[in-house]
Amino acid sequence: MGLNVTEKIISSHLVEGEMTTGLPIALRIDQTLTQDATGTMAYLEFEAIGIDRVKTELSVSYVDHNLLQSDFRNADDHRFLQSIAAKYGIFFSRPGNGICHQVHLERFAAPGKTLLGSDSHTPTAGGCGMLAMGAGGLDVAMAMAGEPFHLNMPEVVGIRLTGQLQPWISAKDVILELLRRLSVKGGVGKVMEYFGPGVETLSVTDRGAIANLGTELGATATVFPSDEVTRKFLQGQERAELWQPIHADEDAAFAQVIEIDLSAIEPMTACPSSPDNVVKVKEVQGRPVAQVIIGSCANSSYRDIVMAAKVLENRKINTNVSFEINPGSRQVLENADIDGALKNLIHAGARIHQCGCLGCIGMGQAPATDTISLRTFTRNFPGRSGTKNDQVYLCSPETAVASAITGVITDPRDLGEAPKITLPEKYIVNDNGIIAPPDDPSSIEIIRGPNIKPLPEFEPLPDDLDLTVGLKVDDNITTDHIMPAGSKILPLRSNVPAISQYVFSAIDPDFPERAKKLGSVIIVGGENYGQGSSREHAALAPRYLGVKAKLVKSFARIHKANLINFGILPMTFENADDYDFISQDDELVIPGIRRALLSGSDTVTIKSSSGATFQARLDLSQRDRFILAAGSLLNWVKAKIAGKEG
Ligand code: MIC
Ligand code: SF4
Repeated sequence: MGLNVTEKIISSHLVEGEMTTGLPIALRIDQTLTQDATGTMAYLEFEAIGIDRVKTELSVSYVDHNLLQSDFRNADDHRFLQSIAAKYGIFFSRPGNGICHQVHLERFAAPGKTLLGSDSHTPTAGGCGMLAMGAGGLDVAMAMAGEPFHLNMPEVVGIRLTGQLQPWISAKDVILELLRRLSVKGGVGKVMEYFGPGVETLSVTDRGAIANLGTELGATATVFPSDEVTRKFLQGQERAELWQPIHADEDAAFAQVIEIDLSAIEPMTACPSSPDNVVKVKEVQGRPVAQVIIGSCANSSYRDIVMAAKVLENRKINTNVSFEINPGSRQVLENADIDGALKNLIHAGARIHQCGCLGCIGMGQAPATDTISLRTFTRNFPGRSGTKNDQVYLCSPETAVASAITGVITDPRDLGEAPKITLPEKYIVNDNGIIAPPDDPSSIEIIRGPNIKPLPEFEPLPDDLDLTVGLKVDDNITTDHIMPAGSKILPLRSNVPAISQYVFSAIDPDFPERAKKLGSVIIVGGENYGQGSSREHAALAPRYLGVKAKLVKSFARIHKANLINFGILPMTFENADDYDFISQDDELVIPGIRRALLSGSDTVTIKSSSGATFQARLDLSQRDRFILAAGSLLNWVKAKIAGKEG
């Protein structure tokens, strides 16, 4: 039996386990990336491991999420990140150089390699034939230290593309259609691998846009083959030597095959407030929009920006709309300048911002009260924009610019003839925004501002757990619910005691005080608990407040891994109906938990103060069990180094 692309990359990086779906494997990681919001913690963790220099082929630290510098804290973080990158052999992409995923695709992505990034949209680089995965900062720190990445062998779903996208339709519409079909949990435990004749009609950045939002399906990664289109892209980026062809073998098998006829895709939009709440643009057209933004790691590439500029030739922005452009990278900006695209945008009334995440993570650009904001972003979780009761719709750049012109949600096909975009054969390549690490870092001092607090230490797991239900939540709780971001909270990412005051603040502002008083807390939740971001603060900060366990119907992959890394016991209901019999403030006791965990038991019995008894599943590898017993991954690694393994 032949191999698909995912299996080819996995088999060439496999250091533990076998490629049997669902079983634990460990992969050698070639490249890592971090961004500022997760990076400060990841580098503190890397330091705590105690290695002199990264052991990966390439590690890059990007500053893109928090560029507001509303006080010293953010600027201090930037200086810390720059100095620690130089110290440990890491490339540093300066603030304003661009969004990590766009820049990585342009300057570092390489077919056949593995990439682990402390950002959930790391799979974007799958557009260039890589196996790229998101993870918590601590897992990325371990990968930088040369440790393999542990996960369960994903199921590989084949997505067969046929046909060709019609005018005014683009990659974003394809992945929105898939989100409509599969939902935000349709990809959990899976890699989505694209194949078929339609693939060659998509550019590498189009593929990147599709791979990017594969994260919203809950997928571990999205993988495209490496073909002639990939070769041309790398050549245009002056990196042709990194190209190698990678295709699925003729007789490769997939767990499931989904067919998509690109010719039949229509403009799609995700309505408030979930990326899978998708309808055809036609179904919501005519709704007035107050803000339209083209940007984010999903849609801010050269073609996206130039397309908007071409549509705006001899047209202007509606007076009721704030039309904003967040370019993906300086390279995009510089190249868009050649054909006068930038001038067009400025002339038509666009507000051009610096290259970065900006409003996508609530760093500015909050929409006005009771208005629609139409964005080419990745996520429209409730309140993520910074405005309460926000109405954020996600769409393609074509739909965005058409709506900015008319002032109402508009099917771009109504504008008449679509502009033709030709991608540059050779991009202007300028790496001034990327600082290579020095060969000899001995004179480098790491600069730490007063907001950078040391990592908290955590106790090992006790023999028994006696917990109080601190909060009970529904299905699809996102990490934005658990640990919100935005301009008030993001500057606290290097300070766990301070950021922990905002845990669950959008759901229940009293939670932090209550948890601290209770001392030993369990959270009860529904399906797909912890979807969204890779931020480990959504595990680290609750643990700091005394959360010791979570009992839910199902978990999102990265969040579950983060819980384990910070010693929070992740359990699922053996019988989902038991969820209904638990209330906030119930006391739940798990006698003999430590022994059950270490003896490899798959279930534990939980006794409730309500009189009921439940069975909970421990779906954990042996390694997970050691980490949980030690109280955290760092405790376990340090004990291993000290020779006290197990
Ligand atoms: C996001 O899009 O939610 C973020 C902000 O990029 C996060 C990372 C973070 O919270 O720092 C992600 O996707 O992992
Ligand atoms: Fe940045 Fe938004 Fe992409 Fe996250 S989804 S990396 S916040 S642009």
